[in-house]
Amino acid sequence: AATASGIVKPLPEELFTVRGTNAETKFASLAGTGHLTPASHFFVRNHTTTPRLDAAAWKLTVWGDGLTGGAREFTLADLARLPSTTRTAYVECAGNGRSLFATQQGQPVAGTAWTLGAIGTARWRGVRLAEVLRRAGLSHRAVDIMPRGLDDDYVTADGTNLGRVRRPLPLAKALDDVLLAYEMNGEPLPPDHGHPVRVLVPSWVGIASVKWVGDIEVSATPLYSPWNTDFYRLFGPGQPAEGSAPLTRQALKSVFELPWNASLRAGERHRLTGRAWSGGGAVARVDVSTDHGTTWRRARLHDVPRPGSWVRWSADWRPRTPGPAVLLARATDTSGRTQPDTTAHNAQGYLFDAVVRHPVTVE
Ligand code: MTE
Ligand code: MO
Repeated sequence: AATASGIVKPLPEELFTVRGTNAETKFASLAGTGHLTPASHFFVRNHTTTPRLDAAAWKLTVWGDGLTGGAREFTLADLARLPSTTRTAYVECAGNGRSLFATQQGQPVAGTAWTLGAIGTARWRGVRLAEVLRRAGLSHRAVDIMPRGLDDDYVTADGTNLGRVRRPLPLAKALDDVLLAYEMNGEPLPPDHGHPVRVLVPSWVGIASVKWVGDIEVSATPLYSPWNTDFYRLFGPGQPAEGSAPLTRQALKSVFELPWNASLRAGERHRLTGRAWSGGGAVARVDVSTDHGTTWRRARLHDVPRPGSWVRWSADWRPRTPGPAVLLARATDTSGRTQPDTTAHNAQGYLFDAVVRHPVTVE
């Protein structure tokens, strides 16, 4: 059923909170599900609305002064003939957790008021972008590439038309682990997730993973778009006036698969479950505290930790005293980073990585 959000798939209330043209996954709905997020549960972040594209008519144009020759076109059948690669990776919005700047740190921020469900993990199959760029005649002079979506122009709230969604990607990352993905969890990409082909940039801010890609500029000079100049940089105290460098890797987070203010019965043993991930490596450990951080115990990990993917974890708790309580989960990654108590404020509320104070009620 189509909805006012412009998203094509059904958005049942148990699974999603709809925010404008976006749909946030309810983390509690992932409890008991597998490592992969089914497409039915996967969050959607759309600047406008989901386009319906005909895969048979679709073409990718690769062009620009970073090629040795002229523009090259690839149909879906062309891509399907190239060697394929399958990779499990999450896509997470850079603004995931944004509303916690306000609710947990008392700081105003601008942008979609996500709680923590602007992330999903899927098994993506496609062609390495490196393979397609080489076949298009990549020149040694190329430094940046810029994929662009076929969805409508993005018009900001004040009426400025910023054109189609596009964001430069440094060539080094483009040649590393980036896919042009045409399958999600073993099925053709659903319309909302980029059908027929999207870019998939593991571990990086979701905006890099351009959906419904129609063309890729390959450039011998650095490229700019509003999505790497005005957005997806850190602005605020301690940052240069033009903002930080464009955001790349995602933050370190750990989230409980429980509704906000869930009620738990006193005297019973509860298995607290959640997921943790890091853009800076694999998750090394997760610790849980039920006493405001006085004591921590190590959670069990239920997946082999891998970079670019999340791990499910669990810890048991038998609450004794009825009343309000706060649950804390704190992840550490293989780079040695541990989630801090607070995230440094930035105006657009990106990369929230502080330990989440998850309220529950013990009955
Ligand atoms: N690509 C296009 N063409 N248009 C968009 O609006 N949104 C981006 C990215 N790719 C977007 C896009 C953002 S901000 C995010 S977080 C991810 O797609 C979300 O991917 P998903 O909707 O498959 O979860
Ligand atoms: Mo995003």
